[in-house]
Amino acid sequence: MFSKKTYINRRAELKKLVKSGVIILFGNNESAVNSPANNYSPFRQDSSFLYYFGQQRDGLVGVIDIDENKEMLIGDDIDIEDIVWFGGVDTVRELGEQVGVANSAPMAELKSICDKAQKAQRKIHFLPPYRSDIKIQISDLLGIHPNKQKEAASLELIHAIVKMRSTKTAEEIEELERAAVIGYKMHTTAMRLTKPGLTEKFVAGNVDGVANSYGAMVSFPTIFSQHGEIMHGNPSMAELQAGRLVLCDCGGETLNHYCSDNTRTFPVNGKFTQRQLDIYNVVVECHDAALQLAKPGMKYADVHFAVCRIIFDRMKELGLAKGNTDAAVTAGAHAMFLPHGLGHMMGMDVHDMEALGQIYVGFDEETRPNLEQFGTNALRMGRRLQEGFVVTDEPGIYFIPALIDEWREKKHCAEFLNFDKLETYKDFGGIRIEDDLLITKDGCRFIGKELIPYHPKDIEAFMNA
Ligand SMILES: [Mn+2]
Repeated sequence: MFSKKTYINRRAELKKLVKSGVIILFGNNESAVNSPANNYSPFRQDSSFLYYFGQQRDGLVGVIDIDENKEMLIGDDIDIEDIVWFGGVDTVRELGEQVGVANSAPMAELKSICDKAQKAQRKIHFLPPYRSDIKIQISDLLGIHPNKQKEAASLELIHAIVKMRSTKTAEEIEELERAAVIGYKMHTTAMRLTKPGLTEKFVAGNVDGVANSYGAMVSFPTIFSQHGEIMHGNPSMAELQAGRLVLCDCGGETLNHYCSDNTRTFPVNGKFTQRQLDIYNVVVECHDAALQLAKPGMKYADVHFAVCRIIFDRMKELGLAKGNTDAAVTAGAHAMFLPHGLGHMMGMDVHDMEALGQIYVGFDEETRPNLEQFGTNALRMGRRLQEGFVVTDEPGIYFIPALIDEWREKKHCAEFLNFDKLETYKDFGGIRIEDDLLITKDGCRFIGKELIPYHPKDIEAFMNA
């Protein structure tokens, strides 16, 4: 937890931005796996609740009455049964005091707070809920059907929170640096363990253990797969095979729930083939290009398309693509190789604030998403960068057999692609390299004092040490 002052200041700023009404921020509840008391562990608090109220206990709701300048932490104190099984915890009143909240109340009181505000026709601000239990709670409290809650969520509150959480403060950057240390340990563990004959799941399980050992948890389910062409490939019981590449995309969260998100792709037997290097080095070039281009004022969509053009030029040199590069990228032909965006905001959520709506996080009035074109529609972050933003830089090149077949059959972008040559890459897999960029005053830098090896000679040296 940060100091009490941090949370007091954040709520004061939020009140200024939202201007009037009652803000209700729902914390998360425990979530059952397969029976009521067997929960996903560790408990994960909602990030916006955590940002303004700092407390990690389940079953809490934060209320900020802007007009009456009154803040309240709502929740039920635990009983003797809970103490017997889980140990004692501070009272809700104490939890509130720790983050500078003067008032507390049991959960039953939330209904009367909502009724009173509704009767006075005051605006009640809440965020789009993403868990079913909270949807039911909002339905009970405000009489809004779960299917209508996303559109009933407060745009003023969403915009205010996006504005605040997008720009990371010095103490948040310190947390992200701590997360990067965990990420480094996870990735180097994967590289050190990987060898022919082990299963993907064995390596991935060890990687997850590193996250649990040094921080709170993984920041998203670990991707560890020899099928790198599957964007989010789950680790399987498949055995690692010499000659193949394995893609590892994983990150850890600090105890305060700040994330890391990195990807490395490396040869199972510690030595790249020339064919692998031909593609790998293009991804390195793209990864490093973003580092040169990203700075305040630059649209991240423009960095993305600069990378798309590099990929297309290099694919032409390898005989996989043809035609005018600008025309090809305009037509979306590059998405054969890179069907996702260059990156996304990162912070307390790995896709930061995704629950608030990607359109509010990655786009604005000036920069609108392209929802029509395959590949470009997966761009999560397009708008102009500002100092303090943290975005991922994650170019990739993939050879997806089903996509090659589909486009060939439909003759999609046929003037820009060499399908006969693409056929020969159906067994290649996919490569992604990902690091986290902090936008600085006049440029950017990677988060993490020590970068996880990514240049081929560094990876080979590391794996063969
Ligand atoms: Mn990512």
